[in-house]
Amino acid sequence: MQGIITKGIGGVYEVKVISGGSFDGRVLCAARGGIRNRKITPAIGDNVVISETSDPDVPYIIDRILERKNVLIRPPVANISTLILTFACKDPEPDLKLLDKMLIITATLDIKPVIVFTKGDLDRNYCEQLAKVYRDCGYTVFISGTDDMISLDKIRDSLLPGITGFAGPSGVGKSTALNSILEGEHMKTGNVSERLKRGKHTTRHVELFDFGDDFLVDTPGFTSLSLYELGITYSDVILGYPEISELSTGCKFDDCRHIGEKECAVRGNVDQGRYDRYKEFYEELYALRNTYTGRIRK
Ligand SMILES: Nc1nc2c(ncn2[C@@H]2O[C@H](COP(=O)(O)OP(=O)(O)OP(=O)(O)O)[C@@H](O)[C@H]2O)c(=O)[nH]1
Ligand SMILES: [Mg+2]
Ligand SMILES: [Zn+2]
Repeated sequence: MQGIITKGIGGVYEVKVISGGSFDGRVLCAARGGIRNRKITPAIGDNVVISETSDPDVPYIIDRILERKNVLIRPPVANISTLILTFACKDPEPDLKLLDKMLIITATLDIKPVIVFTKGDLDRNYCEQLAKVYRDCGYTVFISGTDDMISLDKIRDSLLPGITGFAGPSGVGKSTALNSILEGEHMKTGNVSERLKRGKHTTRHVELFDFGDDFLVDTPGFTSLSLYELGITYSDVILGYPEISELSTGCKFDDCRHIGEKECAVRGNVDQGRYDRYKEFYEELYALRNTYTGRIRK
């Protein structure tokens, strides 16, 4: 039988059976020792082959994890097709360096990014301004607010089949957006001041929700992802800056890095904030270029 891991609690996994056998639904599975020994921990979103056991408490076992399209750590989720990068225009202030970092990551992991700027009710103008910057780069961008929540109708056409996840800092409204799209209170939300006091995300666990034949997953952020740790190098940075890539055909030098070369068609012709962050990431990873240890991006 084959299925997809939708939840994991203390070494026991809930698997939604997709094919094989007469059973249709969810089963509890343990992981076979062999899997754990190979140091591959099953992740939410993993496609797995399972079989029956004689243990009534955990009636199935995961025999094999099928090849992953990608995997994100902290929290671990595999095979994400679309990531909704969620940032508030206010409360908390948007961390655009984190947003750009996530755009580099999604590009290298073959994940479609969709940007949502939330809390438009708190500062509509700033939301529009941010949306314009990123739309001009070619990204799909939505604005939401309590007066105009993100809805399934609005967003459906931008999502690819498979798993759609939410990423972004604590308190920006990821769980609120998921509840709005699923039209129900699936995830607990929490107000920002309480959260800041605790210094913790309201959302702690990760679970795939059915979304037609697809899945939606709320997460506590993916905010601690490091480009370096993911094996992303200086030459990948441009993947998160399609507008820079597009202009680069006009640069005098074919190998222009757009960080100070003469007759560069990029510098001065793209959003200054985006350009500064590009340069910062490029220089940071360039300095580390000889220290990678054969890391792969999966
Ligand atoms: N004014 C305003 N408040 C919002 C909006 N969206 C969410 N909120 C509030 O922001 C707070 C945080 O929302 P959550 O959905 O819990 O945020 P989260 O991103 O899931 O946070 P973590 O689970 O901690 O990562 C809650 O009090 C929400 O009611 C919005 O569009 N406008
Ligand atoms: Mg949450
Ligand atoms: Zn250039």
